[in-house]
Amino acid sequence: MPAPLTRQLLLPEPALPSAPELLAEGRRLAQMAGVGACPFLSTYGVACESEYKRRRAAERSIMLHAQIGYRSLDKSRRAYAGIYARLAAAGYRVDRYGICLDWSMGYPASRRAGMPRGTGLILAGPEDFAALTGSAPVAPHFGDFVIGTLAAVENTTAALAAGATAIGNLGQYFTFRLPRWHDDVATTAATVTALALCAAQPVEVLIHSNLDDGFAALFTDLACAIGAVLLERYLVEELIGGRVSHCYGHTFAEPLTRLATQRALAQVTATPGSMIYGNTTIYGEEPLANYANLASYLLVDIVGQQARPTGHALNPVPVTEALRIPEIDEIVDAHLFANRLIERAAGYLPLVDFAAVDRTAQRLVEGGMRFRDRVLAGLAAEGVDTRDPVELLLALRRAGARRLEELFGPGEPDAAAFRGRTPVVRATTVAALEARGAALAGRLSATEQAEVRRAGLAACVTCTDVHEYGKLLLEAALRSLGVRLIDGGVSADPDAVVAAARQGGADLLAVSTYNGVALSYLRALRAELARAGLDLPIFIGGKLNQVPDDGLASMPIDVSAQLRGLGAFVCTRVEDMLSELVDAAAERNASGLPCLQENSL
Ligand code: B12
Repeated sequence: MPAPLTRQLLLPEPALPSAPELLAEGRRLAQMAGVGACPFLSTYGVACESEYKRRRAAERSIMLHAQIGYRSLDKSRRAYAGIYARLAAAGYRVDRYGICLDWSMGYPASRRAGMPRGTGLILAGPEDFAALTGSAPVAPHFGDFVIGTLAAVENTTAALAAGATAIGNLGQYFTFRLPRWHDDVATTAATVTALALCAAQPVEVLIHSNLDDGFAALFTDLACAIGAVLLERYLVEELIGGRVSHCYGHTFAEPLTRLATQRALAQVTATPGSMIYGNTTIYGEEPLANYANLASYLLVDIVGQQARPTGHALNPVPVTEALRIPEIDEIVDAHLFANRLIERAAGYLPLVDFAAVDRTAQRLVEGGMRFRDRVLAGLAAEGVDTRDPVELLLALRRAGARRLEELFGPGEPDAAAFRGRTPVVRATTVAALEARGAALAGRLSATEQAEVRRAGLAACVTCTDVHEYGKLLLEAALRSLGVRLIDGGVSADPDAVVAAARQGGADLLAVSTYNGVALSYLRALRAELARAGLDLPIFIGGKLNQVPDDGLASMPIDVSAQLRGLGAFVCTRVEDMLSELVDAAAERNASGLPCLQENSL
């Protein structure tokens, strides 16, 4: 059994911000900061999006969601207006836009200058928020880098004023970390205040939480994801008086569990769902094959809404998702496809065995309740005040998905099972990465594997942002080859990675990066290594691109050549690194000396 999460471990601070004061501050702000006008609210004559969602659900009309947010406001406005207009011309409707704000929007405007930027939209002030939402009668969903960040209060105020009544992302609070920002107490205080600001609005404001952005993507038992929903309901609804609305989908690849999750959510929530995200993790590089991927999950989601409307809008992800940030035309294409599929899906309902789906949904709900109850009881037993939203939020965030699942998961304990429990309903993503990593290692010949084992290498593996799957895959492959792993962390700053590498005695660094920061990150990492007097080889993979700083381009460009120029081993596949390791191990075994040199290509 893993060691307990004591209060000393989770909340070592002698004092934390007072939750009642933060809640009072949020309510005070609500007197001045309300929901403003926007074309969506006026065109449909509704006070908030949840009213619209309930109306559409009652008429059994399936809603659609598009994700937009390019670096430039101009292009984002063109997308906001253009997608709506082109779909309207085809006789279709887009109901809502998920606005993909940039990472750096998580810092308050006064602290944003000079902070690392990703690939998303940067809005300078409230007038930019309003200019965007004023571009077409489509519901604005500010679902990223608003609630859950240090800038929560300022961004929530601007989003409300721009007419948004679905704001998130509580899921991000639990797992995301902004670069160069270490004060999670300040982030928590801002989050609690922003939650209270939303809860005190005279109209219903949905606090959006994307389960895949939160812990769900990392649980190995899907029942824990439903447990997370219940914990978030407890936090937002019982402790703060707000309304929480859930999204899932990126990692839900199996039709049965995808549909069962929708029906389980319908049982455990009272608000309309925000959206069901496209199953992005199954997308590959071949657009035509991705049309099959798109159809495979969309049909499940359509049937789900036909059978039991839950207010979720469906999100047809463009087929270029794995290649690049989708262009406006590509988003329109995916929506045209989705609308036609909705028209063609009418006859499928009788073919689905809902009794089987509901048996799984029931297990999810029961397991989820068990997880919620065990988490709350377990934390309370260690002295965490679970009636205090600041303490509970911080304790959950600091505990993390893995420990929560190991300690409080609803599955039966089984020492041989991954995470020490038999899952109630197995989530496939993390387990599949483990298996895939081991299989990649297994593709080396027996001699090569023995060579790597004998060399006794130590690798510090890290990822620069929330995308952790590349790291998990690498770790699984290296572990299978007997390489000693040093955890360089998730969303890890370069100084922390170098400190971990030095402390653990690493022979090499392996960096997985996705947020469009590859070049600036590698430069910073090199500088930190030099400061520490270390000269370690760096392997880098993931999405190796960046938006240039010259202000000319809105989209990220490939920076692989510059990364090579900085001496890194640029890897498009894990196998690229493994073959280098084999050579390096052979050299070390032959000479007894350190072997990996900087890449000089
Ligand atoms: C899963 C996913 C997520 C999940 C991550 C879950 C988790 N906890 O890991 C969630 C939903 C949380 C997420 C969030 C976001 N995401 Co995302 N996400 C993806 C997605 C679908 C898959 C990436 C992935 O994990 N693949 C699994 C890995 C194992 O496979 P792979 O990527 O093919 O990698 C191979 C190799 O590259 C290699 N590899 C990877 N790293 C390394 C390292 C080394 C050293 C080596 C040797 C090899 C190696 O291993 C793999 C097998 O060979 C991609 C789109 C796509 N289909 O690629 C977008 C994508 C990466 N996300 C993107 C974005 C923008 C975001 C957000 C910023 C959106 C937002 N505004 O909220 C947030 C992140 C915010 C933050 N603070 O970080 C963009 C990045 C844009 C860019 N750089 O051009 C992408 C490309 C989507 C898109 N088309 O716009 N995301």
